[in-house]
Amino acid sequence: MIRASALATVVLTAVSAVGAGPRHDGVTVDDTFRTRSGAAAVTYVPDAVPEGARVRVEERPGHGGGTRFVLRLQGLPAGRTFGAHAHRRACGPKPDDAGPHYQNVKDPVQPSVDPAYANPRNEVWLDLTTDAHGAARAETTVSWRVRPGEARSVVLHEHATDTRAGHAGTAGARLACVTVPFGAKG
Ligand SMILES: [Cu+2]
Repeated sequence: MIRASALATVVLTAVSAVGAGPRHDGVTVDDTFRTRSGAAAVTYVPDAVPEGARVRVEERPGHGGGTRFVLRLQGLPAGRTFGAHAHRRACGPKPDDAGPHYQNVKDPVQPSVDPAYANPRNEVWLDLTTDAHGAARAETTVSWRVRPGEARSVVLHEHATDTRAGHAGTAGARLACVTVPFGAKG
């Protein structure tokens, strides 16, 4: 269920119908992490991602069929590295509620730890490290669009994302999650 307060923070910008079908010019979510169950931005480990920390996620489809993603954080501990990825389901009361990573080409073997699939060209990876003020920004561009409804959150993990075979895509415990309606149609 989507809460009214969450809807208010989602902005679908100018919609245009071009070529084969409806397109959208992006999704922006601005939110504040809460420990409250059911929050659109929820922290599971407030020591690492404090209640009141700010998060902003942007999805920007490009003209060539690719997509740029930007993640910004404020109000976190200084000098700390987080793994961050787009996950398939919305955030929930439990860290695992967000499900696995969104993949453009789905790995037939799940959970996916094969670098042929679990890599930053086939998934949305937004690892970042906070500065002395506890702020951070990450950006990534992929050559594809998100299938509407199939990527619904960004999860912050406890360390940088592993790239080794058998571990690819893993980044430790899930510390916090923000629900994002990636691929939304206008
Ligand atoms: Cu993840």
